[in-house]
Amino acid sequence: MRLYYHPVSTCSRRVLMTAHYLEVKVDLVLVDLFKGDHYAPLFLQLNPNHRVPVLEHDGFILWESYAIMQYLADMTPGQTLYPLDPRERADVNRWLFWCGQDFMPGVSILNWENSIKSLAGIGAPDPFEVTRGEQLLVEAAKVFDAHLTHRAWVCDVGLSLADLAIAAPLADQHSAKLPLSDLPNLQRWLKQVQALDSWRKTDVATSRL
Ligand SMILES: N[C@@H](CCC(=O)N[C@@H](CS)C(=O)NCC(=O)O)C(=O)O
Repeated sequence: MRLYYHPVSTCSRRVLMTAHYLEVKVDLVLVDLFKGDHYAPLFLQLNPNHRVPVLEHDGFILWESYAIMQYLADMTPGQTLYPLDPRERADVNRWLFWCGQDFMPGVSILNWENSIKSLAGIGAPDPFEVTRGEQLLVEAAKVFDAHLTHRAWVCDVGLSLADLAIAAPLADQHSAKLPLSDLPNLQRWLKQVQALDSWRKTDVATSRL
């Protein structure tokens, strides 16, 4: 199994965390986003959306980080991150979709404006975009923080793909200036995820996009 990834891609990191947790061996292939490797014709054949991560498994090509996480779990007998019971699985799916649709837009804007732009040397944060990112993220994060009241993990089944997916882009919450510090339930939950081996093992391969 091959994973095309970039070290600063949080979408790659959620997949790497899943692979580590499930003990699935993946061979990493670096796609250097800073050098434009994701626009190379060979990579565009794998993912015409010019994005990482992409999984390649015996000729099967899969892009979209959440779909890759689900696939890795489904390929792992006895795993517990992605339950088989329809309602338990639907609950995990709910939070994966929420992550992509409601949580990531604000996180991505702020990671880009406050962190990646300076890393890539392409200018100062755009104040209009920063405000837009903050508004989007605060609205979603408040819902999440309230959900986590009296809860250890996102879903009733315990640690699941939902925790890994939502936590992955928060590694860099301080340099990306994510407005999350006054959300106590979220911060408590994040510390728990950060205590996992799969978080620590993917630390070098993290984090900001
Ligand atoms: N919805 C996609 C988003 C993937 C994505 O945005 N990847 C970023 C890195 S985290 C990327 O490759 N950006 C390069 C580009 O958009 O050209 C997923 O979850 O896999």
